[in-house]
Amino acid sequence: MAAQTTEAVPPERAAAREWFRDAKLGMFIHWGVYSQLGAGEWVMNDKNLTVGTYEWLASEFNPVKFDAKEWVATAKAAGARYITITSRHHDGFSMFATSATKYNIVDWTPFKRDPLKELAAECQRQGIKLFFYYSQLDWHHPDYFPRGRTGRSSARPDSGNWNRYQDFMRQQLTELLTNYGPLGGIWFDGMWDKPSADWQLDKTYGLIHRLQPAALIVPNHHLAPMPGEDVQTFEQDLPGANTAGFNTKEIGALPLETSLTMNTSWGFNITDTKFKSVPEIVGYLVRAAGNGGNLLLNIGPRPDGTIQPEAAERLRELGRWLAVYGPSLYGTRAGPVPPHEWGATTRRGDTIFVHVLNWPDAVLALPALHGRVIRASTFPRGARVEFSQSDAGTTITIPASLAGEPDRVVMLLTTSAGR
Ligand code: FHN
Repeated sequence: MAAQTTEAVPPERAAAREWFRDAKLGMFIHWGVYSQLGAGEWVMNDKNLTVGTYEWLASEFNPVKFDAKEWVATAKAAGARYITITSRHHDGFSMFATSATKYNIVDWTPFKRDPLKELAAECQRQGIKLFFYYSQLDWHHPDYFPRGRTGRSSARPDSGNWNRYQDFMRQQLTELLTNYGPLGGIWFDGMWDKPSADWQLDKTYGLIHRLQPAALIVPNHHLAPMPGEDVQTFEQDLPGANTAGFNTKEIGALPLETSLTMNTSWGFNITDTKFKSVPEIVGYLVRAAGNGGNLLLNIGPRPDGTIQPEAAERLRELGRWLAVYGPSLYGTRAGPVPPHEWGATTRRGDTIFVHVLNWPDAVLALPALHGRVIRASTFPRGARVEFSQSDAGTTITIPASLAGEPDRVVMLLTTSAGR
């Protein structure tokens, strides 16, 4: 399928895309059977666990402390506007009630509850959108055949029916899109495991759009956007960057997103203590927004269903920061000055927010802006900021009173922010 970003979309989806652009922060959750081993969500592949061994592990999964209300409250307190959770990761285990396979949390585990159902109800109650992560790659299903690049030590028979696997996925997607109320969308991952396979995207995307016309399709295939898709997501990288080594640098016209680990792992990793600081997280959020994108910030809850205190504390602190600075981000679009090492700009109407993240000097020079700057002030306190504008650019003097802030925000009221 050729890259394409200019197709006409129905009004429900167009509105949902605008909602997404406004949202700015989502909370990503990687949680599943793998959480029990505390070694990340790739543990089945990394430790060459066979299907049989992993099936036993799955039969032990009993996250008795899972509390949907608390998870949703945590996301809300962080300032997140949506949650994206793994409904099925590469291990192939379904974290929801499904009649497509017995290999699911309700039928296979002593837990017997459907956490996604509980989460969906709680998201409705607390007013936050829910997206389901869905892995197209599967290390367990016999019909994921021919095999891809990963999951090759799972000891499955060397046979399988690819079309049947595609139908299986569509059956599960139908369940996810009919049994859990209105969804924000589906976040796909895993196509990169078999780049040249026929993923039947037209059929699958068509089904999703038919079942829920406002649901967005967010594919983490690391390629330029394809027809039917709604968001271009970048993994561990700001939009258009490729420090992680697998993202495309090609940016289309769709809403953008950056998914980011809070430490260095997606699924619970008991030895990973490299948690990002709150100022670092703020920096990612601001730079994502300055690129016109959202930040999808990940947590990997523990196998008992609790959220690690290190993550919960950072989320709370981020929420406290957003409660003050949120208006310079939520509902904005990428500003007129593309992100620099010093920071980024966002824009709402003719107001420009200059986010100074990393600049040692008192004076910052911006390139030429479209309109005339009428007033410059600190945000949100509104103290006057010295500025001067010429054809060459605008310089602002960053007030010393902002020293120590993770993001020093200066608001420029202009005659035209140059849309
Ligand atoms: O392999 C997955 C990984 O486990 C994780 O889910 C991330 C999230 O963006 N995506 C995949 C790698 O592209």
